[in-house]
Amino acid sequence: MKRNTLALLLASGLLGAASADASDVYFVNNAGEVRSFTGITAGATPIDGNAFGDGNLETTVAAYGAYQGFTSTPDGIVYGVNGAGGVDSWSSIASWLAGDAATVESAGGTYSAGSGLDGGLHGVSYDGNTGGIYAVVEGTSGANNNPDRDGRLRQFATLSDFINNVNFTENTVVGYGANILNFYYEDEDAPASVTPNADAEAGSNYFQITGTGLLEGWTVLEGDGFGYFGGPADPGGNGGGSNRSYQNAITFGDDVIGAFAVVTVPFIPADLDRDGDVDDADFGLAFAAFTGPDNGPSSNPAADLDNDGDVDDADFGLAFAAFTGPGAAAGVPEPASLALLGLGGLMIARRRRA
Ligand SMILES: [Ca+2]
Ligand SMILES: [Ca+2]
Ligand SMILES: [Ca+2]
Ligand SMILES: [Ca+2]
Repeated sequence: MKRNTLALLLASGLLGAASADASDVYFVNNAGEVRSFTGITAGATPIDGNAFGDGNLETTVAAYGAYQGFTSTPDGIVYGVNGAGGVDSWSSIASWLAGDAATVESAGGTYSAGSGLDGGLHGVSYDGNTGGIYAVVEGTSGANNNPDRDGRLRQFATLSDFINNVNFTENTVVGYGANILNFYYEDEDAPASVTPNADAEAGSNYFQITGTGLLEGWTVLEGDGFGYFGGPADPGGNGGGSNRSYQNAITFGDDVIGAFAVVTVPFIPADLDRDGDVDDADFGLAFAAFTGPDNGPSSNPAADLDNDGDVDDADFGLAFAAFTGPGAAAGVPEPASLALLGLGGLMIARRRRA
């Protein structure tokens, strides 16, 4: 290993590997053009202030233009929902860009449009905060689609559930019937929107493109504040978009059909700040989320590691068992002194990086 590479690894590890770097984002339009951007706000071709046509043209694969959406998981595999409602995959982003033949994960019909309850998708994405997949579903006015599900959020805990369209939970807000695509962005360096929420916190993870071609972001998928699917009392309302935390300065384009941001941090349940390790910062978040036995729900449901509705000693036990020390994502060995610091940090409720 070159010395400067080692120095870089050490530096990133000691800084806790909480990346503020940009992450590449790939968009596909209905002609199958694939264009890349170097991040939301950073790099030579950031999305902020730009439109689809300003991105770097990677390739054109005409067949991709007929897909309903694409996403990618931390292992680099690309998943696409095709026009016939089946789920396809490619072993790497490079293979996807090369237009290689896809592996069939599920047959056509799984997400076929016009089939009522199991109609097509507006957008689909991997979720780095849960390790699952979420989608905004289409609907029809048919008897099989009562109540109207058009624009609802559907969440799948596992990849297998997504591929087969089973065991999902569905948010009852019908807010995004014109949604075109969705993607999870792990780096959280998107700024707050200028309007209408100039006071919104920075750190958007969840992006969509509206039917009119606007790129918008929210800090959380569901919940109070700047949640993509929020509650009636949230700023701006119930998921109609006015509680967003980010909006691109110009119209991005209404001919895009899918997009994903490259995700590099593997999902670890106890890694509550999603920076790839389980260290004192994560214990601080768990401590701040404490409810006591059977006293949920917690202010931070992600800290309920045993999924029984509360955050208590049992959950702390699971977090301790998963301890890696700072910078585990960069493969840096844990110095003993930092490990001790990490345990001491349990009593310090650190504020989550937004
Ligand atoms: Ca960390
Ligand atoms: Ca962490
Ligand atoms: Ca419990
Ligand atoms: Ca629990």
